[in-house]
Amino acid sequence: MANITSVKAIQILDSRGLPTVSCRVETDDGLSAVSKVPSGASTGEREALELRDGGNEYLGKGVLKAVKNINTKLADVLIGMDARNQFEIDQALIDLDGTPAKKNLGANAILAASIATLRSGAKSAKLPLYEHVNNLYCSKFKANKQLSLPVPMLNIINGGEHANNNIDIQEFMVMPIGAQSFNECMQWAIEIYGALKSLLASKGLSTAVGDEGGFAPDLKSNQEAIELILKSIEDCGLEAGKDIVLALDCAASEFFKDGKYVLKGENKSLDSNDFVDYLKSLVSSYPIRSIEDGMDENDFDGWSMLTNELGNSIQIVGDDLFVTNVKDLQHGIDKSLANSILIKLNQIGTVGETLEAINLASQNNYSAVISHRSGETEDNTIADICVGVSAGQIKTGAPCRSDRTSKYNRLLWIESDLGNSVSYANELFL
Ligand code: 2PG
Ligand code: MG
Repeated sequence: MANITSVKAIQILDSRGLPTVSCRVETDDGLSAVSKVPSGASTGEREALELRDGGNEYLGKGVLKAVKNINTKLADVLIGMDARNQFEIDQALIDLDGTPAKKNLGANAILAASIATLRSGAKSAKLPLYEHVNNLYCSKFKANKQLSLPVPMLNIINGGEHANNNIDIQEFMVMPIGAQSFNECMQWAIEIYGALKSLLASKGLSTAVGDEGGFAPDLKSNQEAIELILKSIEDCGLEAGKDIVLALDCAASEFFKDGKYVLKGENKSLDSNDFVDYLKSLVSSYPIRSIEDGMDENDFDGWSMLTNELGNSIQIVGDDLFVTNVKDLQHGIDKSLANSILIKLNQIGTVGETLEAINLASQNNYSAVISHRSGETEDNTIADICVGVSAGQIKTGAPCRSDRTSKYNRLLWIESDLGNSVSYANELFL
């Protein structure tokens, strides 16, 4: 028994203090589960629609239309369906909307129902969420995925759209690849984060944090941000390049203006060629192993150049480029753009389509990095998805602020529950 008996949504708050959608699904076995959807700031232009009310109330950011869609149209379709049949449920929601970008009902409405169903289905199946995800994925795609704990990308300096400082690159992340367990990797991350805080304070720089919990000081250049992180790693007695490697999310679509990559903080305006060279020189000077959105979402020639130049040595991740959409990912695969995809459920709007994107990536030797949004909630479903599909990498902010740590905390519990039966996926990077 797991037939849905009730679907109810309300408007709640996200980590930026803006409205977002939450949904509760109840089943006839007396169980229920709740979802809360995240929201981006540096959104890709091909993302599915986030339905907002506009007008004056809630700064125009209300989601009461999306909430109403769930409580009426979506509920009508879902009641009576089996919550364990995720792909069927998601297909019903896709059909009900009828548009590729979910423009009728809103991807935020559809995703809230989809995630609440996923969580509810796991409860009815009496399985931990990651195992339910693993079963869904393996049976749908005839895959054989062992569970694993991911290597996190921890964003400890925030710039771009996530902070009001002068740094152009949006995210400066550390990846503790040399740790022996997820637990140890979080210990290192916390120590580095603390060392960075002391270092910034000692230089009279701000230790206030940006949207994803990383520090957001004004600095002279992107290089200075990297140097500060490297010094913090060293201050903890860890070795950069061996214990810890760096990852960047340039979010380059945000500073691509009239065909130029405009680095305001450094007073530079570069064409695609020169920006690829700029990134190449960062990679040759520093232990950077992953670059996300190094180019603008429509600069396909730039992506091709970047992939040719760096794709054999480091991970090149497409976020705005692929928007978790199999169509855009297939285009990238056909044209050899990037070698990795960032996975965000709300870019596409259902759990099922998200799993399809992960599967397509895996079939084509693209890695998949499961990701939060800059506007988050305490919902930690992405932690279980990451373990269940054995993605091997998760990006969910600094080890600071509950909206970020809720995902890390869930992973710490999963590792504790599974003990030695599950590996920490660092072999991907060693
Ligand atoms: C990104 C994300 C998450 P946002 O660009 O990868 O870090 O930011 O949610 O603002 O799009
Ligand atoms: Mg990004």
